[in-house]
Amino acid sequence: MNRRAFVAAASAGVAVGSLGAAAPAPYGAIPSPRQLGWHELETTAFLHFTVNTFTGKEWGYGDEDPNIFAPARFDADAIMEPLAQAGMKGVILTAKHHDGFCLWPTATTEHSVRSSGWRGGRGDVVRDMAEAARRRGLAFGVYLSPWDRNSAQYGRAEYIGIYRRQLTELLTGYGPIFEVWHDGANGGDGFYGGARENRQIDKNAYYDWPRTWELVRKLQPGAVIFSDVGLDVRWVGNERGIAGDPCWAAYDPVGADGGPAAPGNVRASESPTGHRHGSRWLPAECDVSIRPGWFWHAEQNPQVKTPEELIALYYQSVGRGATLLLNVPPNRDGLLAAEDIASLRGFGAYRRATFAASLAAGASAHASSTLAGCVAANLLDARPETYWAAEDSARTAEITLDLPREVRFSVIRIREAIRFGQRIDSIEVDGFQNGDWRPLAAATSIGPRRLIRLEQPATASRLRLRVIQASASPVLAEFALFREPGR
Ligand code: FUL
Repeated sequence: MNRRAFVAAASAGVAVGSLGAAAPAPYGAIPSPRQLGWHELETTAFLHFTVNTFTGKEWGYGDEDPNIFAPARFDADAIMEPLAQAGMKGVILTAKHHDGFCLWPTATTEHSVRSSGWRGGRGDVVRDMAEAARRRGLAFGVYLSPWDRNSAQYGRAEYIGIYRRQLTELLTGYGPIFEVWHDGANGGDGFYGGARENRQIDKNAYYDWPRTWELVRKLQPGAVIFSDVGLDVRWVGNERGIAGDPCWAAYDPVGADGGPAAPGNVRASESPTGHRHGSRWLPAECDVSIRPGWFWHAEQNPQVKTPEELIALYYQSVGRGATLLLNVPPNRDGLLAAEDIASLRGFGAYRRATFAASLAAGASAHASSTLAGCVAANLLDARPETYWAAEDSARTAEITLDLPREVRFSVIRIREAIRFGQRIDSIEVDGFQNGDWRPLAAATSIGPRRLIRLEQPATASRLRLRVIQASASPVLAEFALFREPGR
């Protein structure tokens, strides 16, 4: 889905049913229209870029001279191009990291691009990135660090007003925003306007998050809010880019000590899997860097993840129903490094070659149980809005595909029609080989998507998907087969 379709879907409400088909009663937590739009993005890019790019640090102290920010060849279009080619559908920029340096000419502090000699103080990285993203059909999002090691006010009540004014500038000045990212790292030592001291804050109380999130809702109703606890998207609990298996979309976060949770205070061990019967639809986002660090460092050029590593991460995140947020940090020129571009290119080529069209498209599909009009053929039409549903009382089901000819495949993709909730607990897939059904794959959580990459490619002309267990009648949007290049 491109940015325009995303925004339209998020504001109009995407719950379009199969034409003329009955709609099953939703089960458990269900996604909001803005979450439905976000799920379709699948892969997004993170851009960590600030004074750290020039100092070599990962966390700036907050006393950096704005003049060190000098990306002489900065070209946002040149950054977006390889990201779009790799299949990224959105980008999230660190508009302000913990060091407090603002990449846009904010009115809230002098510590910004306005005080830098870069472009004579008239540059605006947020504007350039937002516009370039839009030109490439990428949704644009912002990371605004709650922790600010530059601000003299940090730790005091005044800072919350500053943080909200910064958010307001970002959410009103740069067009539609698809995601607002609130980091969990909060408080510690810093420059703080020259005080150079340690400031601790109460993670649950200090930021008064509910009021900040109300502001986000008001200014950008289509944007999803990310943090350890949502509101809309949860941190997956690690920075390796790997979702749990299973990975349930529902989640009721609790604090590290078992009390109320907040950004920076969550029992992260439960975040990878979520909660099977949780009360909130709060799907996981897997953030990971293409390099060891979040910011560009010359010495890490040889450690850029290979296309194969990115592909493996794709299956461990997107393939488990989460979204991948892959950090690709611009370098000191203000461009992506050649090593990163090369890996992105390999990753994109793999995705295009593998997922161009489902090999199951021409099959005839038969289901053991069908709710009026929700026929199994809907699984094969490559339209996410159409679905097959079993009768209301069914908790198991079988779908059989008869293909016009034998196909060789190495990836199976299955999607639930998640606007009716996450209903399926486990499935198995069998192939009819040498006169008998043979097990090919098994999985637990499906949700928006489950990709199963077979250890050995399989060949079959008949396939069977068995829903082994479900908490409500199964409803699926897709059953697709793909073959990876060279397999
Ligand atoms: C963390 C931050 O402390 C890192 O610097 C980075 O921004 C990462 C995405 O989130 O909590």
